[in-house]
Amino acid sequence: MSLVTVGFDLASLTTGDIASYSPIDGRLLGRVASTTTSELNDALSQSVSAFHQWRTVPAPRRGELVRLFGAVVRKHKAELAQLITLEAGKVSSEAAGEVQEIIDICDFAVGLSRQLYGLTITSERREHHLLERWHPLGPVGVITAFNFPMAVWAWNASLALVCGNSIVWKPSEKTPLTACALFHVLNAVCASFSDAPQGLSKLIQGDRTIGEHLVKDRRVTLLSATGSTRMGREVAAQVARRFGRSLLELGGNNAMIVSPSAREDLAVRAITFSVAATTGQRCTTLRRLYIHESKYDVIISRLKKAFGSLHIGNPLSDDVLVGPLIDETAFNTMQQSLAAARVAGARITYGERVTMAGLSNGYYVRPALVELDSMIDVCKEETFAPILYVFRYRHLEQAIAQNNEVAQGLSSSLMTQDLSESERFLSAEGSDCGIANINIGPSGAEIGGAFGGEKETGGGREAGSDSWKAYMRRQTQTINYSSELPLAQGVKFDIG
Ligand code: UN1
Repeated sequence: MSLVTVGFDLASLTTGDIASYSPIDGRLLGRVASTTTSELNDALSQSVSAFHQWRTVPAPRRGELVRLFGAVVRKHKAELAQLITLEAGKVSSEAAGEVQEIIDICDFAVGLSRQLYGLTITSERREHHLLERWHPLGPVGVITAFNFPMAVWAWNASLALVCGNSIVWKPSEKTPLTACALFHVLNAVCASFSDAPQGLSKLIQGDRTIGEHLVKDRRVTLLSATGSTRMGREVAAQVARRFGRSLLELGGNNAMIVSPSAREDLAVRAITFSVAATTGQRCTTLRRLYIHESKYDVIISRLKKAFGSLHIGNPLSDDVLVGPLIDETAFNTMQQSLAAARVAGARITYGERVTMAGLSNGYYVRPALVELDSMIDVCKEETFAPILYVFRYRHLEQAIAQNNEVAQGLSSSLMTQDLSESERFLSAEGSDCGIANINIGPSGAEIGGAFGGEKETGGGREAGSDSWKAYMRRQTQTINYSSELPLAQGVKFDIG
């Protein structure tokens, strides 16, 4: 099977100013053209018209479109995953997992299309009916990063569509082809769905310049952005200036605490996966590890063994667990962070480039273990690479305080068999992150929960739970079916 049946032919993408190179070996995969500002303007006009029609289609029928989209993604799971591997360098199993996230969120959204529940509220006035309803919002702009080049758009798109909105997607300029492929899958489904208006889903390609135009445009009622905190700070300010809505999922700096009662085998596997998966390029990647002093030596020596034997290589091979970094810049940034840690007195194991026969233009690295006595500046930043900063601790309160002391607040975890420790970590005085896990690492969340974090992570929530409410507007309605006009709070206003 090939994606040509849904209108995507990689071989035909040979012209345009954006070149996509495979992180596997640096080979040119294809080219696409940047969207011009006048094309963006047309896309947004169409998006507004599409919204006006789509909002009148009953929500369960909108869900049917998402169901059909999910079905085509299921059918093409292998080809879509392979494209993710080629363009983002993700190992096969993780790439398949990313496509599975699309399928899962579609299933979730289909169910949701019959559950966009409002509230009825008891009125203080006789023969009055007070209620709250959720209505479609408008065109939703979605800016995504290279590391989850399909799933994060799908979280947004599937919810936005069942909520009655049109969508405009600006993917990372590092992964234009995966975006193009998934966009074509949805378009092919829309084309044979009688209720789907022209322009319901739009794709714009380019760098931050076109992204800025999207962010500033008043027609974009909700701007959902995933990326760095630096980018989010600009997006938030621009969108707020026009009183638009933003949904931000920005940087993480996720920690794990390994307590005295932790199961060592679970801890070592959870740590290794959370550091090395997606070559340390997830916003949920484990970046800081606090090990109780009683377990420090044993965990460190097991981690050295585990990191040392990780199978690094071509992500297209089934037995490889760690693929390449996205590009040379990512590699240089990683080496700069390691150099800064070294200058500050860190003891570093691994982190070096691993050369692969025949893949000399790919940037492969062994995940780094960086042992420190206390926090240094570089640990406060999110370096998008597999670097684990390791500390020892004596009291849980101290480790929780350290978990919380960075500016980001996405994910966190505690490995323990002790109920009171677990409850403390999950309590109001525990982790301050959007995600807090016990006996699993900070990464690899399911779509059923709300995904996102606090502080500089931006505060947005995507995917499951009631995240859909961000994609709708709430209306409070009061209906008087009496023959009087009583005023709330007992106010009298008799005009005789
Ligand atoms: C991201 O890195 O932007 O929880 C998303 C996880 C994945 C999603 C990560 N399900 O690690």
